[in-house]
Amino acid sequence: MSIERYAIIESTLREGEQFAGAWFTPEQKVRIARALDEFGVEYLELTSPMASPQSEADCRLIAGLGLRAKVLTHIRTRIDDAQRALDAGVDGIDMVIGTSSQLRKFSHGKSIPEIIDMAYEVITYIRDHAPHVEVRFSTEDSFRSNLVDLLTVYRAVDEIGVDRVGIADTVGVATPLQVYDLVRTLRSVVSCDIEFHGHNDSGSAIANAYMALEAGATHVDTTVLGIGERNGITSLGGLIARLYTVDKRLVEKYNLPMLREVENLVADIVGIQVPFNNPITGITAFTHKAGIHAKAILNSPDTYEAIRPEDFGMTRYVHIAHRLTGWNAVKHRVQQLGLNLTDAQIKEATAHIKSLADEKPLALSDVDAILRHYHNIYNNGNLPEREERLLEELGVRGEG
Ligand code: HCA
Ligand code: CU
Repeated sequence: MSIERYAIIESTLREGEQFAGAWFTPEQKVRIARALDEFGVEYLELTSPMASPQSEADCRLIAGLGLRAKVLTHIRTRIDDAQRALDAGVDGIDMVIGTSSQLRKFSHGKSIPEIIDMAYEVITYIRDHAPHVEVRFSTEDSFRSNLVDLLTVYRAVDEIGVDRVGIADTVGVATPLQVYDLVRTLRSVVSCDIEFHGHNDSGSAIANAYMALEAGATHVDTTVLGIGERNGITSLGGLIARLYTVDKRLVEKYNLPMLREVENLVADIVGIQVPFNNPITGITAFTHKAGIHAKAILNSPDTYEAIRPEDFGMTRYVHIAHRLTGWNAVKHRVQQLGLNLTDAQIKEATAHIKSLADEKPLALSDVDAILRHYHNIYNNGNLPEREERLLEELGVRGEG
C-alpha cells in the first residue's frame, strides 16, 4: 500500500458546528468528543474560542478532559485568536487564511506578502509562547487560488516552522486528479506534514480525501456523517469505507464497531437520519436482493460484499420476499425454519412466491407462511392459525 501513515482530524465539533442543523450543548459536545476518542481518531478540531463565550468555555472543557486524541482549535491568522487558543489549553492550533483572489478581494483584502507577514507573526508567537503546541497553517479555497501564490505561501510557512500545511477545497470544486496533483506538487515543496480538507458540493469529498492520501498527504479532515457548511465535507464513515476496501490494515487502528454508535449519536443530536445509502451503516448497506446475488452470498459472502459487516458489528440480510428471488435463497430460509422440503418442492414454492410477488409486495412473514403451507402439504401437517390467516389474505388458500 502506498499510504503509510495518516491521521484523522475529526472536525464534527468545528466544521460540523457549521451544519445548519447543529446546535451543540456543552454536554453534547463532551459526549461526541468522548465517543470519537473511543473510536480512536487522532485529533479533534473545535470551534475557535473567539467565536463566542460559550465556545471558549467548551474548548477549555474539552481540552481538559484528558482524552487520548489531541485537541485542536481552528483560528484566523491573528495574534489575538492565537492568544485565546493557547489560553484554552489546546494541543494544537489550526490557522487559516484565504489566498484566492476572491477572498483576498472580498474578505480580508491582503496581498500575498502581507499574508506571509501575518503568518510569520502568528506562527512565531505560538512557537515562542508554547513550543509544545502543534501548528498548522492552511489556505482557504486553495483550489481557486493561483498556484504560484499558493506554493509561495506554503514554502514560506514551512520555513517559518509549522508542523503541517493544509489545503482546503472550501467550495467543493476540486476533482480527485486535481487534488492528487496539488498534493504531489506540494509534497516536493514543503517538508512538513500535509492536511486535506474537502467539501462535498460535487460529491467528491471522499474520493478527494483518498487521492490526497495517495499523493502523500498525512492528515485528513472528516466529520461524522459529513456534516458541515452547506452539504458538508468528507464523512468519517465514508473515509473508513474507502480505506478499508483498499486495504483493511489501514483502518485496523480504529474501533470499527463503534462507527454506528458515533453516527447515531450525532444524527440524533443534529436531528437527521443516517442516509439509507450511507457507506457501512446505511440501512441497506448489507441487504442482498437479486436471486443470483443471494445464492452467491449464501455460499460465500465476499462474492458480493467488499466490506465484512461483522467487522463493524453489522449483519447481512438476504431479502427473499420479492419477485427477483431465487430458489437457493428460499432453500436457505427453509433450512432456517427447520422445514422438510425437497429441492423440487422448494422450486415449486419459489414459483408460487414469485407469482404472488408479481401482484403485490410481500413480507418475509408471507414467505414463511407459504413455505410452511408447502411443508404441510408434503408432510400432512397443520398450520398455526396466524399463518392460516396470512395465507387467506394472500389468496393462497380459501376458507374451509
Ligand atoms: C470555512 C473554513 C474551512 C477551513 C478549512 C481549513 C474551509 O470556509 O469554513 O482550515 O483547512 O472549508 O475552507 O472549513
Ligand atoms: Cu470547511
